[in-house]
Amino acid sequence: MRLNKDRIKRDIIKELQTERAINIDEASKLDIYYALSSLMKNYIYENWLKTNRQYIRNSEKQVYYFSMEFLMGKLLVSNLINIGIKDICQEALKELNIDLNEIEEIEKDQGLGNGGLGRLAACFMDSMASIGVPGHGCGIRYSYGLFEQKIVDGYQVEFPDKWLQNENPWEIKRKEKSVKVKFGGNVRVIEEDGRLKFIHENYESVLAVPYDTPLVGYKNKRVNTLRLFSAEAMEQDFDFSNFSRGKYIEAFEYKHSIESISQVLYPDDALEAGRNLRLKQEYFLVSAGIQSIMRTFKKLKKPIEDFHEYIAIHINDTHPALAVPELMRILMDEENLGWDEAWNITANTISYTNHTIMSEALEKWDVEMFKSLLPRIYMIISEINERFCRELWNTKYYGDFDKISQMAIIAHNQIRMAHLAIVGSYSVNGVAKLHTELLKKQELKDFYDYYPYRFNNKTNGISHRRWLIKSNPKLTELINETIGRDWINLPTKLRKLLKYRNDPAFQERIYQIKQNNKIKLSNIIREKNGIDVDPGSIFDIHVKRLHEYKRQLLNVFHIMYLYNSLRENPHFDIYPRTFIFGGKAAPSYNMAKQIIKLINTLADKVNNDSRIKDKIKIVFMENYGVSLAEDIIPAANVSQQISTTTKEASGTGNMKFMMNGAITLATLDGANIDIKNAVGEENIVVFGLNEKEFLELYRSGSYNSMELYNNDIRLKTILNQLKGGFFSVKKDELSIIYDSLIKHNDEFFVLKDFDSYVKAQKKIENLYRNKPKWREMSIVNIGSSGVFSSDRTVYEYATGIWKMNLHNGYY
Ligand code: HBZ
Repeated sequence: MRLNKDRIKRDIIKELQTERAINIDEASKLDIYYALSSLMKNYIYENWLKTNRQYIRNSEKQVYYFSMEFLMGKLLVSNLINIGIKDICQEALKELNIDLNEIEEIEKDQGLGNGGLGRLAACFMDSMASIGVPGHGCGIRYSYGLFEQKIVDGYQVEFPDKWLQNENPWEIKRKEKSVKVKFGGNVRVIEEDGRLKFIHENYESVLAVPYDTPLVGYKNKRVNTLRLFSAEAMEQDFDFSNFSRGKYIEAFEYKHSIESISQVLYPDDALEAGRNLRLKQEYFLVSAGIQSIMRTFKKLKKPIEDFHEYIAIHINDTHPALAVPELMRILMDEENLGWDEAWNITANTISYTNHTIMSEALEKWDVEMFKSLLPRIYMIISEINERFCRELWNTKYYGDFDKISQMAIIAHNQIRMAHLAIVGSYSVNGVAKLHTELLKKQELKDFYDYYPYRFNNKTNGISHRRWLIKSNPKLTELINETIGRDWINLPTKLRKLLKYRNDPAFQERIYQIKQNNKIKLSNIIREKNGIDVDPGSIFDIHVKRLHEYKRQLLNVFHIMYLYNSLRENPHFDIYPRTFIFGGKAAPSYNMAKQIIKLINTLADKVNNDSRIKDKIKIVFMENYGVSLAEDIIPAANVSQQISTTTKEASGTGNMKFMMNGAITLATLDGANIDIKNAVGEENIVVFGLNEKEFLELYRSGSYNSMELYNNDIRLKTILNQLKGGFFSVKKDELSIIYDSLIKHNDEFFVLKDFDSYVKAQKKIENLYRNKPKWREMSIVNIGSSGVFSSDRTVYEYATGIWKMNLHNGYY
């Protein structure tokens, strides 16, 4: 289809008339948004159909990425970019007196995820379509995504995220492709033709209705599918005639209880929920997803024994690990395969990514609850467990009861989902080098010893189309002008920028772009927070979920130290800084919520203290999410990636910041290490304990935070301020923070790393004062960021794990 400015103008006007029954001069922004997205769909659908037809015709292997979370953000502009018509569309709109940015504002973020894990899934969708991997997302269409955060009187308050309040123009409901998911009931075992048959009866059925969203590849005519399932009551079950007279209300209650399955995303990002509804959600996703894959597979008319040659199922953490017993169930109970055949297919179809080593996040299900909700699936897991334990006994661990019970899938009345995922899959990967090493050496050591060939590393990545081309158009323009455009399809070519690292004219342009982005962010801050910040100050940014291990507290303590020093000595020399925070706390995570309150309380005090003369400003931006990140990250000078070593599996924010020219202030944790290797140690500022020192100190048990309190006057002052009346908050309110650091011995080593952090911050300041040096570092970061494109990551998954043949020129 040939598209040009005039055609687009004509199409928009026509679309408004035929679809919205309105003329352009009367159209609201919402009308225009709908007209524009519906126009996009016209451009997309032809290629969507073609892609699907080609997949079937060529029997290409398909990968299905199963994830409980997809944090897609907004789709309009990213689709325009990938179709390749953003610029002409922007011009067409301009001639109609419409500003594309204002239309984009109207779109609601698709916020169906908590943080890194959900955003990773979204970046992978973009990269799969763009590098030509036949890959699709499979998830839940939550009616409410992650809660909306408001800050009221310094506290986080949660509100429902009504993202579907207006119609979502990108999705297509495919009611005719719905499948049934069964819960509860009992299993009757009968013998038929010499074989056992398992009859599931008295169950409750839920209809899983798919909603498909096109995933548009970058200028390659390929369109994959994100399929999200919504739970609906089955019409015959909900039929009012089935409810006898007077049961009218009960009928609605029944419908409501069924639909609650896809109602809301669980808001914890590092704590397993252990709840019945969450288990229902997880099974709902895998059962609906696999049934739907099975239907597609049947269209290929290939023998079921070859299923794994055509289908790969990847599970994003253990949340979809019930894919293992569900695929077994379908192959045995519906396709009539025997155990061994079914097992061979299953264990060659499923692969698993681990995203955390924190034990609080490891999923375990109570056997009793599980059994009554999913009786047939429980039987299959029991059998997998028995066979696995027997195999351990007969091979490597004869007589070693302890080892076998440590590795068992079911033990102490719990089902361990990570063990199920490892045993039932052919590949287990971590998300950054250190993380994978820790999995092998510690958390999953027993499994690594037993299945060494299953373990591999796939360092995370981010979509450079969203996190550079979309969010930082001026930098993109400069890059294109300087090195051409091949980096877009092969992002490691960003290296060509390194040649210009010391070129004063190029440095000046990099600086100007950053400055403009900072001015834009300052305007947003003025509008949203009512705070004036100086774009000439260092923008020092810490945005991510609130968690003790991410150590927002360490950042706060450094600010308190600067503030105390300035109060004592107004001539204390610091370069003006704006400290920007953002991030949501899980609603039940008290400590994280208190840290938000502390940041806001400190902000009030410092921002209004005339003695500080605007040397420090503190801003907490509410409701951090994908769209806000797109405004914040391009404006950063400093990227705070300061987790306690070994705790952050990878981090992906760190990659987004470097790609936009920020300098990382980092602990040697997660992908910070890979970033350091990519940019060289002179282009990152590192501090704190390294992995070895951390583990030694941790294991020896010799750390005593009280000693640091007693011996470092800076820390003593700060901690006493938390406890005493320094902040005008309710008495004792902030003392839970004090207690965690002193009484509970500072689990995340905030005090331990404090001194090193203060020095690193001083180093940052000195570097920033040296303008050519800082700009050079910034250019080296941008130029070295290509390897962190998720195109590289997805390519590694596709060739290394999913065993796909990619026929494209990119890699
Ligand atoms: O996954 C994050 C890791 O913390 C981060 O280091 C990594 O970069 C990222 C992508 O690999 N993990 C999460 O975001 N985890 C969750 O959001 C989560 C959600 C629900 C849960 C548990 C964890 O039940």
